[in-house]
Amino acid sequence: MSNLLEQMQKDLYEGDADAVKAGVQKALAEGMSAEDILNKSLLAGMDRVGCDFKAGDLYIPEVLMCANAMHAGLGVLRPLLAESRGVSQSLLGKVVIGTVQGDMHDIGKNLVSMMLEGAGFEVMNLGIDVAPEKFIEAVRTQRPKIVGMAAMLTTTMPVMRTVIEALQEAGLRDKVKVLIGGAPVTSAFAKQIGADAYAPDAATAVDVARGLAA
Ligand code: B1M
Repeated sequence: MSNLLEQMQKDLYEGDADAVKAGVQKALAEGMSAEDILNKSLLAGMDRVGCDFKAGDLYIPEVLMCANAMHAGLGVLRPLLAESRGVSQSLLGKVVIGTVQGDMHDIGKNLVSMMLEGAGFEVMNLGIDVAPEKFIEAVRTQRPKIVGMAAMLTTTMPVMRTVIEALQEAGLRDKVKVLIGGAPVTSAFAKQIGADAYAPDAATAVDVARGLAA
């Protein structure tokens, strides 16, 4: 791995947002692809953060700084990952996406949003801690082809079922496809709660969304 990618991983781990931003800009200027920077440096750095958080070697304030640095790097990559490649943003249809109520994790969901935009979807990002009513309201008013929900905590996964039930009660379930994801989510869980699809990562989410929108 190049020294620059390695340095960016270290900067991310140390939560140095300015250094990560500058590193991404430098890597792009040196001709590295946005995908390589994302996968070989930023995501690899977040993996290390995740391991050390789990082991109790990193605490929430530190992890928040890492997340902030990750966002700084993603901000630079965003236009490249979301490049419309000459395709109309609304060609494939609209996706409403959010992290479910009670859950503040947004890095993965934002990455999925960027990749969907890049693939030609129009994305309405509802943010984090999204209440079921907010999802329902967005489906009612925006009429998306797909509603995407992310959960990173086992304790917030059940909210996905609540949203699906609320869609049914509102008479909207057959008007929209439901795509779910997030680290603890599985395809078995998706089946269990009546979602249409599950994707384990952002790249797969794009393929799955294309299939759902077809
Ligand atoms: Co939290 N956290 N966290 N955290 N955090 C996890 C998720 C945890 C696994 C860490 C651990 O213990 N190993 C653990 C959850 C355990 C569990 O329930 N199974 C955990 C915990 C316990 C907590 C708190 C409860 C800690 C506490 O307070 N004691 C707390 C909860 C706060 C809340 O949400 N209410 C908490 C808080 C935080 C921070 C705020 C400090 C910060 C979030 C900052 C932010 O997001 N802005 C944070 C972080 C950063 C993490 C870890 C370290 C990294 C998550 C991440 O961004 N990964 C995480 C450990 C880990 O995952 N290894 C952890 C990188 C990201 C690119 O991956 O989000 O998986 P990911 O997204 C992937 C796929 O999942 C998929 O595609 C993405 C890209 O490939 N995907 C989708 C995601 N969404 C999708 C949607 C789709 C399809 C695919 O369709 C719609």
